[in-house]
Amino acid sequence: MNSVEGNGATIPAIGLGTWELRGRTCARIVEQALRLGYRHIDTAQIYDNEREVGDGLRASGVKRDDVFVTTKVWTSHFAPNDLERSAKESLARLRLTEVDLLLLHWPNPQVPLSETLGALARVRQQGLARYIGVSNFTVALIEEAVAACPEPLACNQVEYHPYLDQARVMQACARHGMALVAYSPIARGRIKGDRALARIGDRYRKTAAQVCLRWLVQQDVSAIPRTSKLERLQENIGIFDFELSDEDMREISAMGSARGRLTDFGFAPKWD
Ligand code: 1BO
Repeated sequence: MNSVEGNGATIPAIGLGTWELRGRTCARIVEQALRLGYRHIDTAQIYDNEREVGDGLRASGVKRDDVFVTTKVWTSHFAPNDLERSAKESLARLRLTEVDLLLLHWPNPQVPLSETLGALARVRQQGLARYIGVSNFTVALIEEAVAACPEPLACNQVEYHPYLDQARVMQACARHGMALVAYSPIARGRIKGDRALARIGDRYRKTAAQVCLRWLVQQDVSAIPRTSKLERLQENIGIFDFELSDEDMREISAMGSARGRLTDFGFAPKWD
């Protein structure tokens, strides 16, 4: 499986996103994904499925060290002592001794970023997370975080797909050696009906979703599509046997704008 690099972390280029997957469905799809060859699973404290992700991991029979597991600390636990406790609780639910990557899930201006990052760095220094990073950070927040964090930040996980231009955030990540991990990489399913992507896919005998995921990994982005369907799991990982031309890459990149964002909340930062 291809991978992307972020300040020492080697992150598999395709992972399984688990946002909104719950209970037995979540455990089953994690197990199936790992059996199919996925080696990257993404969860979060707020998803309320860390226990099931751990269940799926164990049921798969895949060795723990072969799987890259990410979880995220929710914003209400950004005070330093809370953050450490929250990380330990996530590990207890996952039944792991460390995660591969621990992220701040969203920025939280109520707590000084330097304090939160200091606590995140200590979690890494204690061996509870192999790497640390952020999610939903803007360019300004990336600059602030890199300057304030005593440990390198491996990635910024953000919404990214052909309809959303993330060029500025990508440049900021590249400037600091951070990987970009894309959530909602097929635009919450909207890509499946995209005629332009389907037309490109016809040339390679690939679906619109596969073209979209390939476009992401060819930019050295790691994508974490979510699905609860076995056939989609197979489709989403079947992108390593073809290569989009430069012209295809340019055509897909031209679809993006700032208006393409699908995930926004009242607590979100002022986006770039
Ligand atoms: C509230 C969760 C957003 C994606 O991780």
